[in-house]
Amino acid sequence: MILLLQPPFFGLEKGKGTPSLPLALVYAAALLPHDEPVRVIDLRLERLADDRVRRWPDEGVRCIGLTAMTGLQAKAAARVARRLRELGAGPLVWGGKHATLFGPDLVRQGLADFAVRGDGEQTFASLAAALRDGRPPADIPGLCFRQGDDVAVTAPPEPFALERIARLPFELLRHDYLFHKADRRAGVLETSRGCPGRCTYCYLSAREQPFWRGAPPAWVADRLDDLHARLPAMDHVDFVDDNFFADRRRALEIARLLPSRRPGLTWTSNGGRLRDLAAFTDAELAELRRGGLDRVDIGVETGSPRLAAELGKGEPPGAVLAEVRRLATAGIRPWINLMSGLPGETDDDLRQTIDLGLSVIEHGGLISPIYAYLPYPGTTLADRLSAEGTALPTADDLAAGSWSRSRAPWISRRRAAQLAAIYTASLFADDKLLIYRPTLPARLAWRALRPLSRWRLRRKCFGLPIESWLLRGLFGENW
Ligand code: B12
Ligand code: SF4
Repeated sequence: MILLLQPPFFGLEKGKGTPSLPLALVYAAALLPHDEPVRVIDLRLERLADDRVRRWPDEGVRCIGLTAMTGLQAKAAARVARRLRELGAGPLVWGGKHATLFGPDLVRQGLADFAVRGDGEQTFASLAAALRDGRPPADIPGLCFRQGDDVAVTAPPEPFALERIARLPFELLRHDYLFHKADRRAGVLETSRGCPGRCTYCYLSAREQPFWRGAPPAWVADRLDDLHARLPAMDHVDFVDDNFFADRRRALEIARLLPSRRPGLTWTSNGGRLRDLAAFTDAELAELRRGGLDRVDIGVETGSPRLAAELGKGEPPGAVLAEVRRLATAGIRPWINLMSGLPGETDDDLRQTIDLGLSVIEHGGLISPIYAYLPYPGTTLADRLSAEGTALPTADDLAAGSWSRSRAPWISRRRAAQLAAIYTASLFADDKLLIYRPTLPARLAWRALRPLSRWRLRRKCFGLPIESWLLRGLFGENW
């Protein structure tokens, strides 16, 4: 049997009534050998008692998979891995963005026996077969594992074509994962990977990251059927692609196909590039809207034209508001992702980011919380900083931190506290939290903090951050 564990960490999902389904684990399991039983254990919703773990060898557990993104989720996964080690469970296989960037470290630290880099479907299937047959894994691309005192890093993984997945095993999920999005019940799906862009801070600029590849529209509709079979009440889906709109024709075909295959389904895209969206005519935007698209998330990151150019964002921030207006007019709500704490960011740059965020809200859009930039090793920007002599945070530093508090060495403690206060203010400045029909404490916090948050952003006044203290009291340290 193969066990797949979702780490016990909610993060921003704490604000939602229900966490979103462990999608990475479902995809990772998609090509596993049919004769191997698989079980998903979601540690956000289930407790893992020591006695249960001790029984695993008798139950024929062949390996234990963990997924994590860098940051607090990886920290939670590491805690689980350590406990499993103490109880003698294993072998431990890590996958996900954190293992992709930090695979050798995980193996070196003894947290993983195997780390899967990049697309996991084929690599995991090959590894599971090798473990079953007692074969060495050295010829499986995309792996890291211990070899004597060293860590073996096998060949880069082949970019994976999603259409090789004939069915997604959503039946592995044992909880009701539909979360509220306004009056809708939402699931999640991934229809493409990668991006033609190479923004210097993005994980896609790290080595071994393949370019954009998207599944055909019919595949998307079929996989929605898989998801719907497990969660029949679903009437909305979040496409969590890095860049859903890289192929304009594909996006339009999906919008044309879905109403006939899934009448009434609405959808959101979690990833879009400004320049790809700008390529759609007004009539095409209307077609996307008719096809069910109700929101797009766009990575803009900064309001400073100088920093935008340095990050490799094709368009100046000045183009953002025009696109926000066009999308909002078409009935598609834009959500603009923003960051702070970039290298070389001045007070004026930061002011421009905050003001851009406020303008987006005024134009009917939403903004992400203004995240503190984390320099992930391996990205173009982090490599450049490192070559210039900047001592970057290690994987451990990143895993110990939060995404609201900068770990960058060029950020002073005082500045980090200011950026954390900006993060908090931007979290409450618009109505994004209400979309997820949040828990009562989160709703009350929003109601109480919205006027103060807006005032702070407008006046750039971030001293005495009582909201951060209040949230820490309500939700614990990491929210
Ligand atoms: C949904 C999502 C979230 C959700 C998380 C929901 C959840 N269930 O955990 C929420 C909204 C909470 C969230 C929060 C954040 N996110 Co986020 N998120 C995503 C998003 C859009 C989709 C993730 C996903 O499901 N992908 C689909 C799956 C199938 O892909 P995958 O995870 O890579 O899995 C594949 C392989 O990695 C591998 N694999 C994965 N797990 C396993 C396990 C095993 C055992 C094996 C063998 C293989 C394997 O196989 C899978 C199939 O190929 C991604 C972007 C993206 N397109 O991936 C960003 C992304 C993961 N987030 C990112 C970031 C930075 C954040 C935030 C810090 C905020 C921010 N600045 O955006 C926070 C904090 C997260 C944290 N550290 O705790 C970065 C991560 C960078 C990194 N190095 O980790 C990404 C890549 C976005 C980006 N372009 O920057 N996020
Ligand atoms: S547009 Fe978005 S997904 Fe594409 S490289 Fe830039 S940050 Fe990454």
